[in-house]
Parts: sequence; C-alpha cells; structure tokens
Amino acid sequence: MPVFEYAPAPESRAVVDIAPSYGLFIDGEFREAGDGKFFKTLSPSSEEVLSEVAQANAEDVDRAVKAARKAFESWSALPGAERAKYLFRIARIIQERSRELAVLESLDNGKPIRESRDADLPLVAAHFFYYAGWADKLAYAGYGADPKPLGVAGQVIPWNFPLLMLAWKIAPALATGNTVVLKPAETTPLSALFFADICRRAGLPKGVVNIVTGDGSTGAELVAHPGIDKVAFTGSTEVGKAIARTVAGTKKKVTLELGGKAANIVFDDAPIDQAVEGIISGIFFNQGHVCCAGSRLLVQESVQDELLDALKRRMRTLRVGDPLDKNTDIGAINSAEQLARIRELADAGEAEGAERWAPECELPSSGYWFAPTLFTGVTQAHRIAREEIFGPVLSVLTFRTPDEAVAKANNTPYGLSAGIWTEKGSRILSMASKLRAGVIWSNTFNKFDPASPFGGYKESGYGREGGRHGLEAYLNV
Ligand code: TAP
Repeated sequence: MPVFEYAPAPESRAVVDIAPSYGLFIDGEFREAGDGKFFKTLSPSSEEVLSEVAQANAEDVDRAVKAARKAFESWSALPGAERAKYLFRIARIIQERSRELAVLESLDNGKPIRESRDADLPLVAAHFFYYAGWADKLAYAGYGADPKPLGVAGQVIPWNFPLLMLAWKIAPALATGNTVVLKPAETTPLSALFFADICRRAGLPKGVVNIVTGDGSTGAELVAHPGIDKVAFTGSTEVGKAIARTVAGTKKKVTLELGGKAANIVFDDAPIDQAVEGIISGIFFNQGHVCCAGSRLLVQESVQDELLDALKRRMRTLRVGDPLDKNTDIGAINSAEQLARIRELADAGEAEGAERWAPECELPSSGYWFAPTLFTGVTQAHRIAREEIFGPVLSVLTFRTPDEAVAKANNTPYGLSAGIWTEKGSRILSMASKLRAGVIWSNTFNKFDPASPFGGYKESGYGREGGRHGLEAYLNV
C-alpha cells in the first residue's frame, strides 16, 4: 500500500505528495481492509477528492487490537529511557516534516496554514517531547513507586485538530508503556496515516501504534472490543455518552473529552483592545471548531457599546478563504454536515429573536464556508446560547455584576473552559473559584501547553489530558 513520500515541489502549493489511496496501519504495515472497501476524503475548501482511505471493519479492528496486545508484552517491559528514545525520535521527525504535515492538515481539515504551521504542528511536537521526558520518571509522577501501564488503549479522535488530538492520545499512552489502536475522524484521516509512516521511520516496534481508518462504526467496534483495556475519546457529548454506556461494567478505564459552551467574560476595567483580540481568537481560531471555543461573550453592560464597536471593526479585517494562503484568518468549514449544522443554529438564532451581524465578505464559490458572525440581544434561553455550534458564531450576552456573570457562565450543561478579562487580580481569583470549568484563562484565551492538564467538568467529560495528570489516564493507579 502507498505511504507518504517526501517530494519537495517548491514552486507548487502541493508540498506534500498524496497517494490516490491508503491502507490501514496494522502491526507496522499498511494493508487493505479485509473487505477491500475504501472511502473518500475531501478538501473542504475545494470539495476535491484528496485520496481514498481503507474502511476498517470488525475483523480489521480485531487484527489491530491483537497486534497491539502482542506488542504490549515487549513494549511495556522496555525500560522507560528506551521508550523515551522512540518518542524523542518521533518528535524530531515531526519537526523535520512539519511543513508537509501542516499543508496536509490544512488540505484535509480546511484550517488556515498559519494556524496549522504556527499552532498545531509546534504543539504536536511539543507534546511528544514533553511525554518523552516523563517515560523514565514515572516513579516520580506521584502514582506510586512502580506504576504499571493498563495495556491496549483504544483511542477515537475528532476532525478539528486531527494531529494534535492524535498527539494528546498517543504520546502519554506510549510514554507509560501502553500500546494503541487509534481511529481518526472520517473526514480527516490523512495526517494520522502520515504519522503511521513516521512511526515506521522512527523504528517504533511493530504493533505499538496501529491506525484504523473508518467511520463511526469503526469507532464503535474499537470501543466495544473486549481486548482493549482503556478507551480515550474526544468528540461530541452524544457519542461520548454512547461510549460510556458501552464500557459500563467492563474492565475498561475511560476518559472523555466532550463539548463545551465557554463563557468569555469581559469586565469594564479590561483593556478593550486586548480583550477584542482574545475574543477573536477565542471564537474564530480554527473556524470555531474548538471544544473550548469562547462561544458566549459575556460583556459588562457599561462597556458593551465600546466593546462591540471595536469587535466589529476587527471582524471587518478578517480574511476568509483559501486555507493555504498565509494571509487567511478563517478557513473552510470541515464538512457539508458541519456547515449545515452551523447554518441551522444561526438561523435558529435569528428566528428566536437575536440580532445577526456579519462583516461583508465574499466567500469562495466551491467548498464549505461560513462568514464570521455575531449575535447580539441573545438571551440564555436561545439555542445559540445553549448549544455548541462548533463554528465561527459568537453569541453576546450582558451582565451587570460579577455574581450575575458567574450565574450566566455556569448556566450550561458543559464545563470545559472560560475566560476572564479584568485588571483586578483579586477578581480573577474569586471568579476562577466560582466558575465551573476545567480550564480558565485570564486576560488571554486558547493558550495551550503540554505541561498543563486539560479537561472538563459536567457534560464536558472526565479525565485530564496533558501534564502530569495526563499520565494517570494510562496507569494502573
Ligand atoms: P463525533 O460524532 O463525536 O465524532 C468523534 C469521533 O468519534 C470520530 O472519529 C467519529 O467517527 C467517532 N464516532 C462516531 N460515532 C461513534 C460511535 N458510536 N462510537 C465510537 N466512535 C464514534 O463528532 P463529529 O460528528 O465529528 O461532530 C459532531 C459534533 O460534535 C460537532 O458539531 C461538535 O459540536 C461536536 N464535536 C466536539 C468536539 C470536541 S473536541 N469536543 C470535536 C468534534 C466534534 P467519524 O468521524 O468517522 O464519524
């Protein structure tokens, strides 16, 4: 089966060579699916077919789990310092090939190249470096003198940060001595297959990492497979609940990272220009396809007009278009289905009485696009204030007092993240202690670091990824 090959073409936009088809990565080899089926993966900015990818069925999943089980014996017995060498090697190859990977990610996902190049790829490499550093220090992680891995991890990831979510899953699993079978999202399988080839080039022993591409049914087969010891899932709350039901009563440990409806709270003493930048990055980064997106702006009434004027001015400067253009701020919506969902919710916002505003902007004629959009006059009852839109749509609500801000921010079944903008340190601390969210940023938004744990309260899931806490999810503590 074809693998990703380096073929520099400096004059061309296509710095990455994509083969017409790819197989599953099982036991160190690329192979066709048992029943020979493939599915297409598209570029959401052009609707052009990028490649055909093998559709794994139950037997393929079983083969992958068996390969991971076999590899677990020797991988878990390796000294941590030896496992670390592989992870460091993987991290370095990711850095060396980050240009190709960034282009691939922007083509398959639709995100602006500036983000895949400057945010996704550096964070992916950093994650592998960070967990490589833990591999020989697990005895000092606070989980006992000789913490043991769980076994085989079944990992299912979404399409919004394909490679970064893979890194969040695979790096801690391998560092702690587990082996993995990972299923990427149906609309963004290519960077995971490139990563599979990186594992081969790094000399990673066969079966330690297996990639099974497919749709939700492949994910369901993996989660239900009796041979896995751990399920790690990132995606919608709906599928997360189904997974929790599947694993209930089994030996499987589970971590779920689900949806969000974060409040980005701006007080009247906040530096307005800085807050505007944070609001923009909070909701328009990655087209708003971010579980911790600041999708509800809570602004103190006394600065509402000033803030909205500045925000609209800034929104008029955003460029929507070709993900491979370095000047693009907002790329393509990942799929026709996601675009339909965003449109449906935005229309509901209007129908329920909120006021819709978007800067004038010309959208490309092919592909999936949605202009950056702002809703004012939003009430807590509106669907756009309650449901995760997962698109470039901001709902603006107001408050008078800090207590009212807390009550409104917490009035959601989700609890993944929140933002606070104020000059007062004491207010930051008091608000942070009252907000029911796993991650709270102050005077910034959407900042990530591999050393910092990430995860939700309430229906945003359970378990933490990143940092020392991220090790716990893969250890028999
Ligand atoms: P999900 O349906 O949850 O997909 C996430 C992953 O789970 C994908 O790999 C998916 O495969 C797989 N999957 C689907 N059904 C499954 C099942 N029954 N058992 C096991 N795995 C299964 O999310 P989506 O369809 O990509 O997006 C739907 C909504 O979820 C979005 O509108 C957004 O609100 C939310 N979402 C949240 C996040 C985060 S990070 N919180 C990420 C993505 C989406 P396929 O891709 O092949 O279907």
